[in-house]
Amino acid sequence: MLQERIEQIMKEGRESLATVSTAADFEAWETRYLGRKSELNEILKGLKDLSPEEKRLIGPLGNRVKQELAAAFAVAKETIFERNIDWEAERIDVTAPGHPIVPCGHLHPVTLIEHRIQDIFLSMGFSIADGPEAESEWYNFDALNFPKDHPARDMQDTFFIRQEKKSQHRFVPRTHTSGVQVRYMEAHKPPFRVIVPGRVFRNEATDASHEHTFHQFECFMVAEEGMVTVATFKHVAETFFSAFFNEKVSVRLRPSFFPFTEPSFEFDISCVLCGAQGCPTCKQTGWLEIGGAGMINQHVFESAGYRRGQYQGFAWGFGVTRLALMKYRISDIRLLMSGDLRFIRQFQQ
Ligand code: FA5
Repeated sequence: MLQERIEQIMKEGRESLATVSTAADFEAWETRYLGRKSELNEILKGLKDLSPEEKRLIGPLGNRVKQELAAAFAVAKETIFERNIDWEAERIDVTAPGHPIVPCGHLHPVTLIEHRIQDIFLSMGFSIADGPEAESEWYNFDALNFPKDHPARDMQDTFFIRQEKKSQHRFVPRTHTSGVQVRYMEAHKPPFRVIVPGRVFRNEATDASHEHTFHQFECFMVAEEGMVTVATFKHVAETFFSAFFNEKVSVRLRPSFFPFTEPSFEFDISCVLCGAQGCPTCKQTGWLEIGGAGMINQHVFESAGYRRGQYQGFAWGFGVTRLALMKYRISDIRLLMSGDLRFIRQFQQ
């Protein structure tokens, strides 16, 4: 009789546990089947009044059922929380874009342009070189064949760095990237083709197209006498600018003067804003001024320790900042270094 009742309690307990869904039902179930005053507990408490044979039968059975119900309860307790979850509401869309918690910075438009230029030149087999921004007068001027006290030095509107101790060479915030030509030549033997991205500084009255601090790119290619010519330069320049602007760009050369090149040129590219038809930016000429260039002066090779006449090469330098103005159609160069985040954030990618 008691044995059947215990087995009945076990069956009922298991069945009702499967339907429990709220915390209150759950508590009630525990009181009813495992509580101090539960029927099962009452039976176990009454063991002492049973005959020895019944004790031997009912005792172990009652305890086993109690343990099994307690174990089933523990498992149900773990899963009851899950049973109550609204899975639809809790669904996580792992493909949804995240919320930016920490504001993230981004590259400056001039840096973006620098990276683009480097990518193109690297694809053309050029190496990238670097030089110091505080440059000795030797590399910035003397080695490049600027005669001492010659008005040519005024072309660069130089700042000078105040030096506590008198030293052999004064230092200047470099006025152009051309000094790295000599530094590179001292450490390498031709043939080579190199670009030098860099920040330069000039004591300049600023306006919409002139900054005191701006970025240049130097590009030079040197090999044995006769291997690199003006035609090589024109081809490299046209290939580069066509890749940069994603359209066919022509280059034209005009005679000019730089102490470190002979012959020297100013070079223009066909206006990419109006398709060389004439517009306010190109002053209706169809051409845009881009930079200076020429065949490297043999004096420069001598400054680097090369023998005169052994090598030949071209060099050119252009303003990255001005290229950024053209690429992004910015009307005033001063916006780029203004630190105005409203302007800069437009270039977030
Ligand atoms: C030079 O700096 C020469 N070192 C270039 C060169 C290299 C010639 C190799 C021959 C061989 P220039 O002073 O013209 O040249 O400057 C070159 C370019 O820098 C200019 O064409 C222009 O694009 C840019 N630039 C010059 N001054 C400024 C300025 N104040 N603000 C912004 N860009 C400028």
